[in-house]
Amino acid sequence: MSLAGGLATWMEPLQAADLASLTTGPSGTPIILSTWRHGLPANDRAVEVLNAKGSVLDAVEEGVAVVESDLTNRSVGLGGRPDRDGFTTLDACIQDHDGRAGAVAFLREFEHPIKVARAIMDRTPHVMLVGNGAEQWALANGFTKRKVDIPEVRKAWKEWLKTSDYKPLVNIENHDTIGMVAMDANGKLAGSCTTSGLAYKVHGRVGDSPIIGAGLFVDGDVGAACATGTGELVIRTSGSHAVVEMMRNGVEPEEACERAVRRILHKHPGLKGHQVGFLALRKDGAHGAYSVYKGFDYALTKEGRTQLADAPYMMEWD
Ligand code: SD4
Repeated sequence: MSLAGGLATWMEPLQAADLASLTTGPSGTPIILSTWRHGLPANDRAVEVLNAKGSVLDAVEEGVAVVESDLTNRSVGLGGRPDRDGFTTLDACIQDHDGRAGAVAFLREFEHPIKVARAIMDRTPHVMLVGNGAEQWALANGFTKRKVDIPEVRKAWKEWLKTSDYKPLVNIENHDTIGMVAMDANGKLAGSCTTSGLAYKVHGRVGDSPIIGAGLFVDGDVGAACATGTGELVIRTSGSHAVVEMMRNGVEPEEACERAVRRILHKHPGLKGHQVGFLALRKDGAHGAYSVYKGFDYALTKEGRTQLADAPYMMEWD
């Protein structure tokens, strides 16, 4: 088969005609979905940015940055739980309507990894910087370090060290990573994701959240998706990319999220106690969510209102 023929065959099932005919958001107002309850203030901030004529990319950056600054949050930003060596390390990524992307991983002592990710996207020819290199780049590009010591977090880590029992918990305190997918009133899409990752992870571990296609994927021709939960499971299945590709092939957003969850469970028979949740937003404004376990909620902004919604789920935790 010639390359041209191969590409054409690849393009055909995309239902390009159907996708092109989809209109933008139902009421021409922004639609924003973000993971967990901490998505509520994040969505509000994103709306403010859009109302002030900021771009949807600015909106998803500023939105999740609110959660990064919240030092009471134990899974995003500098208030996050540390790795097993006592270091809080941060991962984030951002992607625009056209697929441009920036990401940072294994970053320490910066308040806003999402802003570093955006700057990497805007100011370098690269997508992702990690660790010491990312730190040096950020310092050279106007970011400053912030050291935070939270006695409660340190105490909990020291307590954990006594057993060093590494057990991912479902829905830890019902607030985890924040992933956000958004569409402005003109149908432009963007997404962002930021986290301190799994608590007490091995030093150097990077999850799905900063990985384009895993924790986040945006394709302005189709839609956007983001993930929360055990990152290893999401990386192994290219979770957010899978959701967007299913929507490209005509699967409804919620169904696409459910199929991504089912794929994870199918690939990991006997898996117990690992939460994964997906959010999906299609370019016509249709949206959906789905999680392995009950308890995944998300902030939904639509037609000028923001509210908390419960994702449908596969099973209950006992
Ligand atoms: C990670 N996906 O680092 C993140 C953590 C998370 O719910 O979302 N927890 O694997």
